[in-house]
Amino acid sequence: MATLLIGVTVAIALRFKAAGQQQNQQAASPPRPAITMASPEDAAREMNNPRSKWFREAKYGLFIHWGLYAIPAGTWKGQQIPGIGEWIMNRAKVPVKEYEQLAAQFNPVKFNAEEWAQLAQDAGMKYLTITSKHHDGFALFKSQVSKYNIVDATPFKRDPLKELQAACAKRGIKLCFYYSQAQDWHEPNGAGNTWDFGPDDKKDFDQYLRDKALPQTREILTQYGPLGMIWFDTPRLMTEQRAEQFTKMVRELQPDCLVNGRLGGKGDYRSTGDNRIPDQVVPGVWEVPATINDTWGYKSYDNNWKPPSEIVFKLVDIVSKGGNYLLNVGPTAEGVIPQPSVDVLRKVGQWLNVNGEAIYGAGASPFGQEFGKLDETKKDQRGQPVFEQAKEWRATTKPGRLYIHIFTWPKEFTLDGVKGKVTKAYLLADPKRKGLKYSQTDGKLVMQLPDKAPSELASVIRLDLK
Ligand code: H79
Repeated sequence: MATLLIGVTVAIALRFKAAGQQQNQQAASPPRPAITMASPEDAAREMNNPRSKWFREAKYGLFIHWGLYAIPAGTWKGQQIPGIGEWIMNRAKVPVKEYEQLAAQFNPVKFNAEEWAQLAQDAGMKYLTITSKHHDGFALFKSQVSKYNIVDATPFKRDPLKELQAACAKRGIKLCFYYSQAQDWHEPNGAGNTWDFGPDDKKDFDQYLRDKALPQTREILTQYGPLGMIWFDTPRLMTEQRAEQFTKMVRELQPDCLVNGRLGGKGDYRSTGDNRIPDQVVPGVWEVPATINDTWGYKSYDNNWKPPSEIVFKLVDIVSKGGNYLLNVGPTAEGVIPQPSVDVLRKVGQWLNVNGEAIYGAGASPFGQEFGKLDETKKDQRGQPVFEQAKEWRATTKPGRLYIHIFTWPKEFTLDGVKGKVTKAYLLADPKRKGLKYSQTDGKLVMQLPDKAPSELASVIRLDLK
């Protein structure tokens, strides 16, 4: 087993040489690896960090991208702007003076923190990560540091993060804040806005950090009770020393608060590229931030909702590889989470009600053959063989237990390489826990399955092992 794991680790390390931080949406560019591999020592350190215990068990969280960009919702001056909705200011090169005026129109009277937190709970999500400030620079909280915030600059005048704090605390959902520490298109010295303020390398970036990003980070760390984490993003212009100023502040003010992997220095865990799922098991602690359609911030005409079957597959796939799934919704300018995304999340939540024990706190697959294999006959643009994903089944583990998630229902299911003796096999969907017929010789297990799959999503078999 140990040799197998080391072999797999080396193989993945070789395959994933380069770092892949952000998704590259230009179709013509070569694919990048989904995640940077940690050294075995770093992976072990991540796994043994008591601070990340809740996160390692949580497995599934709700990401919320909400801000002024929900007003244009993908359309600027009659033009549909391609790409992700929260990037509209950048993609349409909207001058600060113009974009700022959206604040006067932002009045999300239908916002209801209780409903959002309840949705996360019904969906089976254990944490909620919301944009406290995205790259456009607008703060979704009451800030003394900048008037460009939801309380001081909008007719709404309420602080939704305060309301969410209460609603999440009531339900035991970990509240986490996304904060864009480097890009700030509203500030002359923040990274990213070259159309108003010229090239980034001419800016006094430390002035921006000192006068906005760091003091606002202090505000979110001190005004909203205990946070699960701060989720930093796109570390342009960040250096180890600059990152260290943030980490130091987080550790001083909230020692239990996690720092994600996109600050610019070492975080408590790593992120894959946006929407990128690794091909194999990845050791350590990591998370896939992902969209439920094709945008993060609301776009009125993006209706490309992933169906519940795809979300369940991705959730199981990620957990079986050792990661967490942070799945995004983009509420409208009225404060409403689009109904199609609500419907999908609730369906997945119903699946988790039955099958959650195979997800929460579960570890990665001890196998590997189920993920698929490299197809040497097909080459990507770097000349590397293409990984052909298999989707029939996945496995997750707990001490003394193995969970087999089946997506393509066979009559008989054969599993090679089972360590230990199976003492019982049953479907999680069966309240009577009726034993399934099986035979086991050496490491080979053959199970007889009922004619019909018990779940239209994934059906999970629990195997108890001795
Ligand atoms: O918050 C979400 C994104 O806004 C943020 N990360 C997730 C969680 C993110 N920031 N940058 N990126 C992701 C990479 C963005 C790349 C692109 Fe583009 C933005 C591709 C198309 C629009 C920048 C502008 C690169 C090409 C055009």
